[in-house]
Amino acid sequence: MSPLKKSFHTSNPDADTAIDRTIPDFPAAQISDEDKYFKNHKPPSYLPEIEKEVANFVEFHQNQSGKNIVLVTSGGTTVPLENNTVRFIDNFSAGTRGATSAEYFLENGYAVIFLHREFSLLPYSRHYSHTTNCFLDYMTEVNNKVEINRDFADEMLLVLRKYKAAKESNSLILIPYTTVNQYLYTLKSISEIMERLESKALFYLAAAVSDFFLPQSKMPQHKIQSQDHGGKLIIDLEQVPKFLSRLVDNWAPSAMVVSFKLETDHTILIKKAMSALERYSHQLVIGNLLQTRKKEIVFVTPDGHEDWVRLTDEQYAQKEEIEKLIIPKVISYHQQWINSHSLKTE
Ligand code: 9Z3
Repeated sequence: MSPLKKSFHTSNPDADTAIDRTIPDFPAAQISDEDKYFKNHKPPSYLPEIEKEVANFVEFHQNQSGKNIVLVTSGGTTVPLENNTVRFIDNFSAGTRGATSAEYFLENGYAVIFLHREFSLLPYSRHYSHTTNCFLDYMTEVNNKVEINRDFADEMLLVLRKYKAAKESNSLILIPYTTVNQYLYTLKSISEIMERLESKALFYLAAAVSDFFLPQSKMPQHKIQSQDHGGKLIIDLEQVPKFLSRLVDNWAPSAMVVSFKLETDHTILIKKAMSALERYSHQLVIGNLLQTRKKEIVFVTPDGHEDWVRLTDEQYAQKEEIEKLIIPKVISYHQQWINSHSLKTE
């Protein structure tokens, strides 16, 4: 298996999705916003390739390894403003939560489908790819040969072993997206395939998904010209439909679903986490604040229970990762979910 090589790039624009007037903006029949979205937006052309890879991965773990599978989503989604995209709206997420969590899921015996923003942080390589060091700083020359600098070699060996173990056991598959449209279509396809695993499927939705987007029907083909807009650009975005309810009710109803709630105002975090649980009827929300997300998070469950997980100042200073505490807890919730399902089917 070669999870790192892909024959396609999600950051390339799709030639034929710009202003397609044959697609009505508002179809006559009353359908849900989510269904309307899929009617009015084209899937990425490479989607069948991804579906094949994911189906093989799921089949392997279902029939051979017996591992539970988690879909980890990670990184921000872009909202292109032009089809041949020069400009797009983005968000802050680097994919730290997702990439770090994926490593701890793998260490705890899960197989991981890592649906991530292309070129954001990846499990294992994250330790080296986006640091302020250039990757060449990790190397040194000894007797006309390149070696790993002694200061980094011990830690790198540990990371390398874990990476090789994940790769050799076929436990990690990397699936990229760039735009919010690619994210939504890929999430739907993967979810429908993961439903085959019933309760052994876990969703851990850490990606920072845009709330607003520019519909394909309104997207210009070419770069927006400043003289055409009188020196001002007013962008009229629409709300991204709430897909979590589709995931929970239709795409993967037997799976356990964990979503993240991000806020910047601490006074509303719990309320917003609770209202997400009421709205989507899933099993767990992990709340976090932008300012403190690497030091503390809160588990919120549908019965209104709040469970804070915190690193001490010392742990934080020692560069301990909060995901090391989060993932075993998520796994124990998932185990309870699996147990309650097997009771139902007995
Ligand atoms: C999160 O809350 C993630 O923990 C972060 C991770 C995006 C804060 P980084 O990549 O950041 O480690 O820098 N993700 C979910 C954000 C989100 O879009 N949630 C939706 C919402 O809050 C619900 S699914 O409405």
